Amino acid sequence: MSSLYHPVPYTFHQRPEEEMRSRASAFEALMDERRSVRFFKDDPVPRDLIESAIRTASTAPSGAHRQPWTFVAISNPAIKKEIRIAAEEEEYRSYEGGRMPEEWREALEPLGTDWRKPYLETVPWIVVMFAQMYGHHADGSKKKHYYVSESCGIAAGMFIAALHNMGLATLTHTPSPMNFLTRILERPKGEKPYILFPVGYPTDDCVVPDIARKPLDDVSVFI
Ligand code: IYR
Repeated sequence: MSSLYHPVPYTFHQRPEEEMRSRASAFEALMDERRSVRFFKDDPVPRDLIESAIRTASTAPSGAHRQPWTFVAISNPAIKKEIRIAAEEEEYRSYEGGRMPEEWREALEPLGTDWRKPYLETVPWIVVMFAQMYGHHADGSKKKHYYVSESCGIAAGMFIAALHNMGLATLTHTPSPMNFLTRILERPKGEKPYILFPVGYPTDDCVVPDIARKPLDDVSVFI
């Protein structure tokens, strides 16, 4: 066994099945209320709530426990405006400039999206999650990261769940290409923009696409 392996006891409290069922159904119902939101109020959201969601996301498992993510939380209106302008430029090229194949545009029709992203300026926070393709040793040399996209995907999911649980709405926005975020947010070369999350409260007249979740039988096989 490696000399770096020094495990510590893990205190796990096993729950009675009845309690497991009631917690499971309460959490399932809570998560089923979550929707991706594209209409946000400009009401402020306290920074400590965003910090908590980031800490929760950061509890995600990751390849070799490298925790290969950086969350950049932006409340500065000038930076949000810059992000909106750059994102809309890219999205305009995608939607109107022929960069998005017809089949993709058709797939997006039920979602009612277009190149306009006004919420990027209205929201109190934009949180951009960056994936660290590699890290750094104390001497500055590159440190290998493993399963970066899987690790970041899990952390992103936990971030979304944390926000929803505390009563905030978000959207997994991936303007494509996203490299303008590296430039605007002055991130190092080894970090790739992964997902942009506008975070805030839905407007009172917020609408969402009329879509349904696949039933259990369509998303699972028990053998
Ligand atoms: N990034 C674009 C297009 C888009 C792509 C997918 I896949 C979506 O599920 C939704 C939108 C946009 O944000 O409009």
